[in-house]
Amino acid sequence: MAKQRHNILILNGPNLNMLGIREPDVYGFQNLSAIALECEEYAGELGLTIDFRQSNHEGELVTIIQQAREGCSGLIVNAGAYTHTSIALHDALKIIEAPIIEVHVSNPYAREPFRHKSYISPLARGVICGFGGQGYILALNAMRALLDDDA
Ligand code: DHK
Repeated sequence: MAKQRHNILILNGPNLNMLGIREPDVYGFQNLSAIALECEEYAGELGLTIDFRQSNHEGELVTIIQQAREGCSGLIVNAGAYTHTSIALHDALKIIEAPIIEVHVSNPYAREPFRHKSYISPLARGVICGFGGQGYILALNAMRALLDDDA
């Protein structure tokens, strides 16, 4: 049977627009546009469509999540530093019924202690971290499998 085409929101928080420039020893040299392009192509192969977004503003991220309640089958979220601080993002994601996958380019658990707490993880079906931009591709694969299992 043909796979149903689902729309997936891939949401990126503050400073992820600086990938490729910021701390390349931690985050690598791939910039967010290149990651977005790879995701676009790979999602197509999986029969998914994506809405790839980035904002540096907490309130804007909340609004995008609220809007995703309509017409979005899954969320892949890298909330950047808001991962470790934002009860507002936690509350917004709590309203979402679609599966959530948390992604990080680096491995926050191998870094400073303040990065070890995530307000996103308790709401996520799974967490992928430490694999650079490839983490988004892994998350798309995981999302496809979740959607197939939940169907
Ligand atoms: C990105 C950030 O901007 C940090 O604040 C997080 C995350 C880690 C990442 O690895 O993608 O601590």
